Amino acid sequence: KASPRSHSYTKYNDWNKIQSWIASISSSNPSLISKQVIGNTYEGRPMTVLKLGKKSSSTKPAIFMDCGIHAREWISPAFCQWFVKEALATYGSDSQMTSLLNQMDVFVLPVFNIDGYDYTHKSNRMWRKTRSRKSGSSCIGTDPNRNFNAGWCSTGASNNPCSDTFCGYKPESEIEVKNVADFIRRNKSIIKAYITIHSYSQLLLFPYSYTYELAAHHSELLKVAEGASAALRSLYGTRYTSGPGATTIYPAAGGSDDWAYDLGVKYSYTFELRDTGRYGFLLPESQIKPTCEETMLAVKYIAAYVQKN
Ligand code: ING
Ligand code: ZN
Repeated sequence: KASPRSHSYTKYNDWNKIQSWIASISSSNPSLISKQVIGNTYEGRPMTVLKLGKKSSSTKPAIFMDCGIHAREWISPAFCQWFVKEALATYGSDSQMTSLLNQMDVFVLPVFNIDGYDYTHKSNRMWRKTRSRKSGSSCIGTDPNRNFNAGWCSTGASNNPCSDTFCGYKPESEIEVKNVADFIRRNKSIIKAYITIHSYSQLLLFPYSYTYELAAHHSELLKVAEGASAALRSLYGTRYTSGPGATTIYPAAGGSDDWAYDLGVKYSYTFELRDTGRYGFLLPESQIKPTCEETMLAVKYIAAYVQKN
């Protein structure tokens, strides 16, 4: 098994590498990190959530972050790996990270759609969906970000199993979606923020995507998103647009951020990382470091806000 020492954070690691990294990073830092399997994927791979945070005798509020809902968005799992590394490396020296991990726990799911991610490394780089099969169709996979129970399949999704935005046969038909939804439901009383990382377009989205109605906390969500975007831009000048999904990108039902918000997780955000289309999903490895560095500032901004509210 590779140790975190030999792990490269500036390459697009395949699932084997990420799995070894999950095992070694959690066992090498037992005072700040622990892991738990929340279930297996359709093809039987373990979905492991890393919990970052200083151990405490009382229950701490938490933030949940996932990466890799969509298989081809490779910069996303790269960011979750970067975030975990940075959290461990800067705890004790960076006052914001120290205070965050003293007061809160951060749950990180490094790859949500592991089967799809593996498939993009082995067979089809542009695969988006899960890899589940169902009798009655020869087409494979459901869009996990159309499979959550939030206005399910009412807009911006397809009921055709061959479509890239297939919403599935019912909400949470995908075991990966059910595993994450169950975990968040189980920890609903402590989870204060939900952050999901996608690419590309350089957007910071928040609810709603399934309706044009504004979220009850629209102005606060917008204010926090604009603060986070400004923090992100301060490093390399990368411009992000913030707003509700429906008007900022497109109407789409069944997304994880809308579902988490309606469950009661007020600070619910979808990042669309670099770029705006020059490379798109094929973002060069040379951009992993700057993309992750700037995104750290935005995620830390949101976390600091959540921590004090
Ligand atoms: N974009 C998201 C998608 O699933 C989105 C946009 C966000 C839709 C939130 C619904 C809810 O289509 C990418 N690039 O995946
Ligand atoms: Zn996506």
